[in-house]
Amino acid sequence: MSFELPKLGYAYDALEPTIDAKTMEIHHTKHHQAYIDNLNNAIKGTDLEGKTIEEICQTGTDKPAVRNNGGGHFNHSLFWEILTPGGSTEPVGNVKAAIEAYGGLEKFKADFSDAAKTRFGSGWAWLVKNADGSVSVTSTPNQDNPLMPVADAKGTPVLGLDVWEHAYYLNYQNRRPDYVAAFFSVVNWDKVEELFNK
Ligand code: MN3
Repeated sequence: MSFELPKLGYAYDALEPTIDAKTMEIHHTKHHQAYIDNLNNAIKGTDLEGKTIEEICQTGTDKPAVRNNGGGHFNHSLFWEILTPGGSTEPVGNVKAAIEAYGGLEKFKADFSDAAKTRFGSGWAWLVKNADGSVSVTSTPNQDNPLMPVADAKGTPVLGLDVWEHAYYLNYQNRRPDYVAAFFSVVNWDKVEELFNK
């Protein structure tokens, strides 16, 4: 079975003014769909067919088309899920405790924002859960993610921010720092907690 574009749990205009409707629609129906189509083509007839997207990120990324498009599919699927209209402002539950152990919400936000703003070119900022239950902040280039063997810092992604220009350029143009700052107002911390507890 091939991968399909996941439905969003909210309307394209639901995240305005943080993320505008046009950006959401193009990002979801064009960019994410293209990663899925290219991934399906790249794995067709190979031993990666039938594996989960997590398994593909962990084991199949020696092939550039799988690395770029498998990462693209995993990363965007996670991104849509950790966004919500009028997001909760504070982490909850176990991820809240882990962020407190990390140094607190303000330190996390500062480090995460720094990772997002200083990622040169295109990529992602991440909050990852480590094997010992602690959390770390990291970033990856292009469509790489912390599940991949090539990642500098590995772990289970529980929150990710797309800092490719296609994610913000219509509304923010070159002002990536404004986009990063606004992002925290639409984070679905309940979903982050769910991913943390998986
Ligand atoms: Mn994107």
